[in-house]
Amino acid sequence: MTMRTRTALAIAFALFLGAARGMAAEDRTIPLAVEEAGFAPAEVEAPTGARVRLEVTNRTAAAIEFESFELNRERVIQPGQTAAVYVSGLDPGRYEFFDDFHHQRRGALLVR
Ligand SMILES: [Cu+2]
Repeated sequence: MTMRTRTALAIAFALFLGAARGMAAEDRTIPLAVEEAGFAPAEVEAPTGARVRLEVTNRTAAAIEFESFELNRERVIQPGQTAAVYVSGLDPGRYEFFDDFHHQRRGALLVR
């Protein structure tokens, strides 16, 4: 292999890796409702490394607080309101969240 071929291959590979990473980091919007009975759906999924916008809508009659220790997020949402909660670059795993005002309401973000 000539030096020039080697350099061209190295550049092509670097571009390929960059493109692969760009795809993994694709934005993803996930609608999530909070109902009297709990989160709907109770489990949502996102790919590893993605930028995730959780659109949390409070469909209950009282304020809720979307909270997650694992995601390090906390957000009060009034009845009828929708709030965006952003998380990104997550490793594979299960990230639990709950309504801090009503602890029986729990859910999880599954990253894989
Ligand atoms: Cu809290």
